[in-house]
Amino acid sequence: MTDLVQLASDNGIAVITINNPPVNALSPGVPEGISETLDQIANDGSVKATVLIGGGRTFVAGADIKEFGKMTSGKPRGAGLLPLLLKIEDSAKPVIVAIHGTAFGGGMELAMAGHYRVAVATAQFGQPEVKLGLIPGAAGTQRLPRLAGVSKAVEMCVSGTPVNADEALKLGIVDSIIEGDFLAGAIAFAREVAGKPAPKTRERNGKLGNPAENALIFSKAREAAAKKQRGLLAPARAIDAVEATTKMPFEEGCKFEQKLFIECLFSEQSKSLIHVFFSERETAKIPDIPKQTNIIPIHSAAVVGAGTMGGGIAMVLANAGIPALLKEADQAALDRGLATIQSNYANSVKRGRFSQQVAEERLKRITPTLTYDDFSDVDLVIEAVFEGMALKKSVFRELDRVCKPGAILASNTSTLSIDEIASATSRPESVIGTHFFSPANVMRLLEIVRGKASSQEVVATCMQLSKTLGKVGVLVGNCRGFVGNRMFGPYRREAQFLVEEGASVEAVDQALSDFGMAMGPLATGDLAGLDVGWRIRKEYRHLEVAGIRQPFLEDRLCELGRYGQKTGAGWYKYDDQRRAASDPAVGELIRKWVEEAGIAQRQISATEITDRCLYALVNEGARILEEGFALRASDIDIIYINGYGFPAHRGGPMWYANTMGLKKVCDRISEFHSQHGETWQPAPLLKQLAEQGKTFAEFGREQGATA
Ligand code: 3H9
Repeated sequence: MTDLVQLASDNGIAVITINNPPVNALSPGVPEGISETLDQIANDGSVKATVLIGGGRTFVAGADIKEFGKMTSGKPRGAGLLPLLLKIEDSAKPVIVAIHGTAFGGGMELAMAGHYRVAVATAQFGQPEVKLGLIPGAAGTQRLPRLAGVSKAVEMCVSGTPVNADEALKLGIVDSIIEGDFLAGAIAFAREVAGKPAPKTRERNGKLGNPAENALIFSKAREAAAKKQRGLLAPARAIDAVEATTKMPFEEGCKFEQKLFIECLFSEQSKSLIHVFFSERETAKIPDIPKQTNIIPIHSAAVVGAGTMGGGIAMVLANAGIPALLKEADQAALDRGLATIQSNYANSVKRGRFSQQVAEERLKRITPTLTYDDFSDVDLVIEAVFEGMALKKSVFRELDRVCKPGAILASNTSTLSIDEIASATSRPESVIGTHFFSPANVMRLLEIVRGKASSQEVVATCMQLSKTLGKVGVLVGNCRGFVGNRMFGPYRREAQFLVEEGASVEAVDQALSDFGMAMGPLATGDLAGLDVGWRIRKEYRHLEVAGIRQPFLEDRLCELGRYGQKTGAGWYKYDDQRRAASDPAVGELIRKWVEEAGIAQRQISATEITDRCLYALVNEGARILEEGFALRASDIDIIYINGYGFPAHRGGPMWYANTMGLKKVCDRISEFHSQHGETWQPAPLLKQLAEQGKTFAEFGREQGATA
C-alpha cells in the first residue's frame, strides 16, 4: 500500500484515510491505495463497515489537475477511477464517506460511490470540472442526478458552483451532518448501518424524472448555456452527459460520459482554463519575497476620496470585515459617496445577494469623515482621489504627517508613478500602488504596483490582503499605465485605427465580442467614459513622438460632448437604461472626418480586426515582460482575464499567442509593421522567442515560473 492511504480500525469499523496534502487530490497512488485497503477489508471478517475520510484540511478536491497536462493520448490517466468506484459501491460492507472541506470533482464522484455520506456543517460539494473546460469524468454526471435529481445535477455540472452541507442534506447528496468529533461521529454512523442492506447509488433511479419534464430541463439549460457561457464546449457536453443518465443504462451512460470527457480534456479550451487555474495560484509566488516574510496585520483602514473608486474600495474593505474611514474634502461630495454606497448595498439586498442585516453591518464599518484626525490609528490607507500628480502628492504629504509609523500608504492611481508619489513622503518603503478596477466591489483584479522602495513586508501584506478582499492580486512594476492599462492603449488604438480605415464601429466590436471578449473595445470606451482618456492624452500630448500616427476619432467625439454612456452618446447612443444602439450620426461624422484626414477606405475582415487588436496586446505584453514590469507572461494573462474581460477559455493574451504560435504572431506583426509603421515594431523578446521556436510559457519556466 502507498503511504498516501492509511488503514486503521476501531472495533469492527475500518477507517481509510487519504493523506495527499494539500488537498488530497487523486494523484497516482491514491486510487490504487484505496483499492488495496478495500481488498484487505473484504478479507477481514472482523470489519463490519468502512469509513473513508480525508486527512488534513479537506476531503478530496478532485483528480490531480497536474496529471491532465501530461496526457498525450486519448486514454486519460484517471481512467482507473471508474473501476475503483464500482468496487466501493459493490463492497459487501457499507462504505460511509466522511466529508470535511471540499468534495470536488473526482472527490465528489468518489463520495457518491459510497453507500452513505456524512459531513461537517462547513463542507462543500461540487462538480467544478466545467471551470477547467471539462465535465465530470468518473460517473459524476451519472450518479449526481440519482442523488440530487436531474435539474440540480444539470445546474451543478454546468455552473460548477458547489452546494453547502445544508443544501446537500436537503438534496439527498448527504445523509447526515455531524456535530462534534467528526471521525467519532462518522464511526458511530457506520456502526448504525453496519450489517444492513446498503443502497448503491447507481441503482437509485427514483429521481431520474420523466421524459417530458427532462426535455424541458435540458432545452432550458442549453439555451442558458449558449447565452451565458458563449462559445464554451464543456457546459454543452455536461448537459449531454446528464441527459444520457435519463436515457441510457448506467454502464452505457458512463461510457458516453467518458467519450465526452476525453473530447473536453484534449480541447484547447480545457488546456487554456487549466493554465488559468495554475497561473492564478502562481501570482502569489514572488521570487524575491520569502514565504515567511512578516505580514503587517490590517485591523483598520482608511480611504481618501469617496468618488466611484473610493466608495467601491471602502465597500470592498467593509465586505471583508475591515472597518474603514472614508474621507472627502467637502460634505456634499461625502454625502454623494455615501448615498452611492447605500444604494449599492440596497441593490444587493434586493437581488438577494445578502440580507438587510448583513448590509447594515457592512455599512456600519464605513465611517465618513472630512478630516485626517482619526488616521493616526489605521494600518492601511488607500488614496483614491482625482488622477493628478500634484493632488496625489499633497494627499501623501498629509498622510506622512498623520499616519503611524509602519502604516501602509497605498495609491489607487491607474497611471501615475508610484515612486514620484512616494517621494512626497519621508517613508517611501511604506508606499505602494493598489490599483483596483471599476466597479471595485465587483472586479476581481487588483494590480499591486511595487515602487522602487516598497518594502518586502508591504508587498507581501498587500498580496495577502488581496486574498482577504476576495481579489486576485498581481504584482506589477511601476511603468506608465502599469501592465493592464499600458497594454490597453495599443489595443484600443488599433480599434480606432480600424474604424479610421473603413471598418464600422459595430464590426470592430462584434469581431472582438465573437472572439470572446466581454465587450468590444469601443463599447468599453463608452462604458469607462471617453473623456477619461481624452484628459490623459491632453496631459501627455507633449510626450507624443512626431510622425507617429495617433488615433483622433475619440478626441473628436469628446469635443462634441460625446463621452459615452454617461452623456447618452459616444461611439453608440444610449437610452435612459444605458442600452446601446448604433448611431447613424456617428457613421456620418466618421466618414466626414476620415475624408478630411485623407485616410483611404477599404474592406476590413473580422480576422484583421482581431489580429490587429489582439496582437497589439501581445506585442506590448512582450515588451512589458522583457522590461521586467510583469513577473511572468501568465501574470499578464491573469490581469487581462480578471480586469479586462479577456475570455478565460483563451487563456489570456500571452497564452493565446502561444496557441497561435509565436512565429505566426511575429510574422503578422512584422506585416503590420511594414503596412502601418513604427507602432508595430515587433517586441525584441517576441522576435527572439519566435526565432527560437519557443513559447512565453517556456520562457517563463526558464526564468523559474512553475505554472
Ligand atoms: C476532476 O476531478 C475530474 C474528474 O471528474 C474525473 C477524473 C477522471 N489537483 O486553491 P488553493 C493545488 S478535475 C492538483 O490555493 P484553497 C493548488 O494548485 C478537478 N492540485 O487552496 C495549490 O497549489 P500551490 C476538479 C491542486 O484553499 C494548492 O493545491 N476539482 C488541486 O484556496 C492549494 O490550492 C477542482 O477543480 C487539484 N485538483 O482552495 C478543484 N486543487 O500551493 C480545484 C488544488 O502549489 N481546486 N490544488 O499553488 C480548488 O477549487 C481549490 O484548490 C480548493 C482549495 C477549493 C480545493
